Amino acid sequence: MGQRGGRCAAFDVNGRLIYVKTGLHIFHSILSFAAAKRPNPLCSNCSPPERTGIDFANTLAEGDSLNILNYVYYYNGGGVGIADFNNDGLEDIFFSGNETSCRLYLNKGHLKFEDVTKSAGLETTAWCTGVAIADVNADGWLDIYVSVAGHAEPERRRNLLFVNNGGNPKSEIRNPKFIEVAEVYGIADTSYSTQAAFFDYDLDGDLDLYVLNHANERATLNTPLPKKTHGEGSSNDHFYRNNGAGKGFTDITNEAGILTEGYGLGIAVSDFNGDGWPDVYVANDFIYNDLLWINEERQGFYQPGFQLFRPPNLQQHGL
Ligand SMILES: [Ca+2]
Ligand SMILES: [Ca+2]
Ligand SMILES: [Ca+2]
Ligand SMILES: [Ca+2]
Repeated sequence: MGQRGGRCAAFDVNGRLIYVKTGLHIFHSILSFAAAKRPNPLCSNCSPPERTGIDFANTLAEGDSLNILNYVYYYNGGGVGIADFNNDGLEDIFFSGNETSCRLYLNKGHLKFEDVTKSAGLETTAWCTGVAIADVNADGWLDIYVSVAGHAEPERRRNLLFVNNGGNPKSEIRNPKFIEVAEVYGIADTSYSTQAAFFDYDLDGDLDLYVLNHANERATLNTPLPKKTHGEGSSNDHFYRNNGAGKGFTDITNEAGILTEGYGLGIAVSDFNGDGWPDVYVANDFIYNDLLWINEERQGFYQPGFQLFRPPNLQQHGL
């Protein structure tokens, strides 16, 4: 089941854990835009790695095969997810890496963390972006869905679902163990994915999945890219229905009416029109205006005749 009315956690500038209530069905993840190779720390009050145990750095190599000249979002950074993965009451931290592996740090208390990436089975080689955390298989252990982008080859852009097996119940310290099963669940999306959101769109008790995508297309004054609105766009978002426990997901993007593309960089799920059905707002870059998808009571989504903002927002880089 979703994490209804749960809480998500974050750290304040003094390194203390602060908790934020959320009314959504998921733990929100945060897509950070921290620049790589920054010579100075973002925050001078952050605790040093030798004190906290957190030494993750999203370092970029800027090679010939992948750089800002051939991938427009090269510097967008990775996502961060904060949740209790071993159910010990302490919020742990998962970082996604672009040209470095994702990392999981278990919270040992008193602002000390342990890198358990390898033993947890979370080492990655993909260009990982957004992090979405939810109990996808409703077994009481939080799972991790990682969006993937970056590389030109679609087979290198398969989104990743790490299902949490909960670790050894006989061990005093229950380090979580994950297994990657996105293909099995039918959600190894090969688009350029920015972020994903799990929510129960049809209110049947399981979490469905909206995958926010962008693309890496070239346009010039002589070869402009038209806006595609019939589902044929390479940056079209995707929507998956959860078929129930053990039955995986089905891509119902077309059936759900998600047919207008957009270079998606931000997503929010809420009941925007107050009818009891969760809706989706996505922030898009370039010529693609933001999109508000109103839930048509499990019959799909439609764009309403009104706009939340006037004039319509363009070139949005997040929410
Ligand atoms: Ca924990
Ligand atoms: Ca689970
Ligand atoms: Ca559902
Ligand atoms: Ca609604």
